[in-house]
Amino acid sequence: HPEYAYLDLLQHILDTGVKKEDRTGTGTISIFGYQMRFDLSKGFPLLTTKRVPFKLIASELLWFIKGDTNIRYLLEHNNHIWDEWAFKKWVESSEYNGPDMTDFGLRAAKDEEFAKVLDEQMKIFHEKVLTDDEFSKKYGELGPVYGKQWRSWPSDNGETIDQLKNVIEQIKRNPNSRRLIVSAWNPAEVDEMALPPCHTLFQFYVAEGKLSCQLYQRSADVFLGVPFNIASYALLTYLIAHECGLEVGEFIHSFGDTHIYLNHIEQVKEQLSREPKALPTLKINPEKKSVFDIELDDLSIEGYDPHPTIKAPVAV
Ligand code: UFP
Repeated sequence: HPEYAYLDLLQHILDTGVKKEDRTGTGTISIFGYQMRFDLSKGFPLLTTKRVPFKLIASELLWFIKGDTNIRYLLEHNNHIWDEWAFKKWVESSEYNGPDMTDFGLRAAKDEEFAKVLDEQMKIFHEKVLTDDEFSKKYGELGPVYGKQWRSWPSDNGETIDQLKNVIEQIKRNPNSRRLIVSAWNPAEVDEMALPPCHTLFQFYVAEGKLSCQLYQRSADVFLGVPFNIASYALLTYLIAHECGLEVGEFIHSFGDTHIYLNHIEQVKEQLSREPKALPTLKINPEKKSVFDIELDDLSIEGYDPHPTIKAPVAV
C-alpha cells in the first residue's frame, strides 16, 4: 500500500531520530535527509490512517496558484492553516492591545483557560482581516511567501518572473527539459516572510507521457505538516498533467530536517497502530483545462473513508 512510504518514515524517525532543540521551543526527534516515492497512478495520496482535510489543501494550493499572499482568501474559504503566522505578526505589533499573547501556541496547548482567551482574540483577528481592508493589508499579509515567488519573483530589472506559468509552458513545449524548476526560496526576501518556505523547490520530469514531480522540503513536521504537503504536491502534479494532456507519474518527496515534535509522539504511535485503507481518487472538472482557471468546486475526492482525525498542537 502506497501509504507505507509515509508510515515507514514515522517509524524510521521513532527508531533512529536524535533529540534536537528547535526554534519553537517544543523539541523534536529528527533525522537529516530522506526520500519517499508515491506512484500517483495508484490513487490519490491522501492519507487514510487519519483524516486529512482535502478541501483545506485544495484551497491553499489554489491560493498559491493565484499568487495570493494574504490570508483573507483563505478565511473566506474557512481555511485557517496560516492563521497563526499572520496572528503572530499582529500580536507582536504595537497596535495590538489585548491580553498578553507571548508563546501563544505552546501556552494554549498546556492551558485550557488561555486557549479560550486565544480563541477570542483569534476571532477578533479574523473579523478584522475579513472586513477591514486596511487592517487586512497590514496584518493579513504574510509577506513574499509562496504565491509571490511562484507567480511574481522580483527580478533585477524591476520586472517579475512568473515561474509557474513558465514551467507549464516548458512542460508543453519542451518536455525533455531538465530545467523544469520552480523555486520558492528567494534569499533576498526570506527575512520578510512570515515563515521561510518549507517546500523550497520543485522540479518536473516528463517521460513516457507521464508527469512526475519532485519536491525538496527543507524542514518537515512529519505528523502535522507532511500529510498536507504530500497531498498538495500530488494535487499540483495532477492539475498540471491535466492541463498538459499528460498522465500522472510519481511524486517524489525529498527532505532536509525531518522531525517529529515531542508533543506528537503519542499521536504518531496511535496512527502507526492503524491499517491503511483504499486510497481515494481525484476528480477534476473536465470542462476546465488551465490550472489558472480551476476553482475549489472543480475539484473533488471520491472514495475517501479514512480512520478518524488525530488532534495535535501546532508548533508556531
Ligand atoms: N512545516 C511543514 N510543512 C509546511 C509548513 C511548515 O512541515 O508546509 F509550512 C513545519 C516544518 C517545521 C515548521 O516544523 O513548520 C517550520 O519551522 P522552521 O522554519 O523553523 O523550519
